[in-house]
Amino acid sequence: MGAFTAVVNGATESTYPESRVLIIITGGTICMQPSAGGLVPVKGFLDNAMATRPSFNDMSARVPLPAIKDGEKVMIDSLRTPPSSYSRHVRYGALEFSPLLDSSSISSDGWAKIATTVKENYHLYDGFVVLHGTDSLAYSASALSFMMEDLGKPVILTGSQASIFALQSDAVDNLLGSLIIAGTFVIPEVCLFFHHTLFRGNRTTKISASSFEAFASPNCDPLAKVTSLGVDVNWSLVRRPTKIARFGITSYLDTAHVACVRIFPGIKPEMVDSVLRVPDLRGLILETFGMGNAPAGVDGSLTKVIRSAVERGIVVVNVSQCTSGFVSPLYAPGFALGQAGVVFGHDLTSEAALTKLSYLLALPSVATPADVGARMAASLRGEMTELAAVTAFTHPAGDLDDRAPEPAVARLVGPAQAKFAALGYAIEAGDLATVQELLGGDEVGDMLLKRADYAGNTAVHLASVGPNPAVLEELLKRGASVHARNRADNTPLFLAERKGVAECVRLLKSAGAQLWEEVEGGRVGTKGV
Ligand code: ASN
Repeated sequence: MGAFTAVVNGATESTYPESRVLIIITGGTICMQPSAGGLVPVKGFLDNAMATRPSFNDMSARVPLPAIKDGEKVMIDSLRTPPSSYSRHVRYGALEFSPLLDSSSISSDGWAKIATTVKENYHLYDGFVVLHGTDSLAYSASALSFMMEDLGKPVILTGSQASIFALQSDAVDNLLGSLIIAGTFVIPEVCLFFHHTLFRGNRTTKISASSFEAFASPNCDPLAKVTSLGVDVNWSLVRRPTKIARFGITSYLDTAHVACVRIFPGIKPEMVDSVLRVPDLRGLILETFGMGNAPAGVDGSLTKVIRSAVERGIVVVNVSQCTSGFVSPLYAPGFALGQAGVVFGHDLTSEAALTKLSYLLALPSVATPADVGARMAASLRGEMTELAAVTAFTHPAGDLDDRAPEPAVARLVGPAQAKFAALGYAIEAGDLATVQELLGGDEVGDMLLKRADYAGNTAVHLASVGPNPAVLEELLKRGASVHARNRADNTPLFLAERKGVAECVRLLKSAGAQLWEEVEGGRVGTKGV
């Protein structure tokens, strides 16, 4: 019998599965109302803005959900969406910052609070939505991407240009899109969702102060787009952890010892020097012209100022003022900056460059300015295009059918389906060599890890029941997710436990999987996170 919804005694009964999403409300226009002193964020968003709207509330029972707030276990009120086109409800609760902020006042303390809230509640929810003002949203999305390591679940930041209480607003679309994506797809990245588009957070920049199309990601295609048919995920771009490790956070960024200077025609070397001589400065982002050029100054005086700062141990990073393209030492002025010891930030946005530098400077393991410089020039979380990066993936047979809405993973048809079936046989036979051969080093193999069979089983589901744990280890090392659910709503760990394959259980747990039964306040009716 298929899933159904029916109205019984005024309440909606449904057999569709539920995902759980935690909304972390930091403030921003989305929750603002007018005051004598201008727009200010107001408390009570769940009740005042969401409970009152049918798209956010199917009027089912408001079951309390467990959550961790400031280290303490609490029970929070929840609401549930009607079933989405992916045949799932999203049940969600919210934790509100106190005080709520206009995002122009966010700081590294605020980022630490968001990261800590995600970390503390990670085992209790399938995904996280962070409501945030738009002014500093690209900075926060970048900062959080660096602070979160080995992330296995979606963290989606969103906000709006107009308040949810305004008659004409982008708030409902932005929030609903974020909730559905966070509750449906295992996109293990810090993302920014705005105007029907899911971006990698650390690639974004705010491009409009008033338009609903407020964000762009000029050097990286969107991770997903919401269309009239559902959500079109660009799986070839989605990053996954590539080592077996549990999710962890860094809760401190050294924003106090970095600065950003925009070069302009006629800038005096003394101006740059005075910034570089701010006591205890450790890093500078230099926003240069075009492909990374700055005026040399009379007798190369600007270059000398920069060279001297680099010699004092300050990390100077070159990024372009242009919204798209990258910096390189192609022209003589850029070459001279390189000779002076400036690090080329390739196609980093200023937001990503500043927050990445603050992150690296705060890491105890990154000892010297040279270490920081070397890591600034390489991608940590997909924030820059690696010089040797593969070009955009197009499937040779064009046979990946993403039109059909499916839970969390897309359906395979044609030759790719045959390849997935072959992978399934090799996994069942415990044949590691064939599994390695089928996955290969190419993008087609990579795509197989993000896909599922007709029953929603990913390769990890299949390998979790044995017979060869080395096969499962291989899949996990290649970045396959432990959090995907099959159509019966089961995670790989649930299947491994049920079959009693101890080594697979151990491997899955060391990659961050957890059973609800182990979770304090575990929920009824679901099988694993
Ligand atoms: N000033 C607001 C903020 O960033 C702007 C917005 O959210 N649209 O909090």
